[in-house]
Amino acid sequence: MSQEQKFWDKYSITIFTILFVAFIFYLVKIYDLTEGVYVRSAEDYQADIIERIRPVGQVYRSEQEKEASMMLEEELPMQEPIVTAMSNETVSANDCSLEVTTGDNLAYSVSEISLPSNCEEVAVTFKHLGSLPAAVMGHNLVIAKTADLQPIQDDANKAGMAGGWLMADDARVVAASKIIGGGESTELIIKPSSLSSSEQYSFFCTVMSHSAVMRGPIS
Ligand SMILES: [Cu+2]
Repeated sequence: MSQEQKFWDKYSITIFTILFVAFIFYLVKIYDLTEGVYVRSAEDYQADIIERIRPVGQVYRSEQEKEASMMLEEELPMQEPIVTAMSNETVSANDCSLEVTTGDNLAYSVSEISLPSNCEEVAVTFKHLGSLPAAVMGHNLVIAKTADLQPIQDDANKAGMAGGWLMADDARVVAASKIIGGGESTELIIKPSSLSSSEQYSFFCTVMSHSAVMRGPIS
């Protein structure tokens, strides 16, 4: 009897047993991996496909994502348009800030400002896009009751350029920016809570009686 035959006599059963067990493991593993692919019924497939079919233009979202986005939509405050520009464009004040520009003419870039009540503070960036200096074509942005506009302007005219076109410590002024010239920019903070809902407010420029034409309502 050769060495080889002795080996097989001794270990053949053990080797075949190991191979058989390994083969069973392999089958079980393959079954696990392919269960969802080969064992699902045609009805299951059909239901899945119908679930994914949506009218054109709608994006498919899984139920989980839908729930998450619904929660998100509930948490986020409504984004109200804050500025109605003369071009009829609306600027969304989603971060409680907005921009108003002016230039070498007697006009603001917006005809109306609307302040969202859900903002504690609204930061207005006021920019002069022209090239004339402040002494020639300066503008400011003043917020006050519409009824106080003319009295404020009258006192501003008395203060004149030396007084910065506003009476010192004018209590009627809700907020006022500094005067800017071409290429300059400044910021004005408005607190919507400081405006009474029963009053009408306006924004205007007090430089050299510009408020005659540089004015608009706040809503
Ligand atoms: Cu002005």
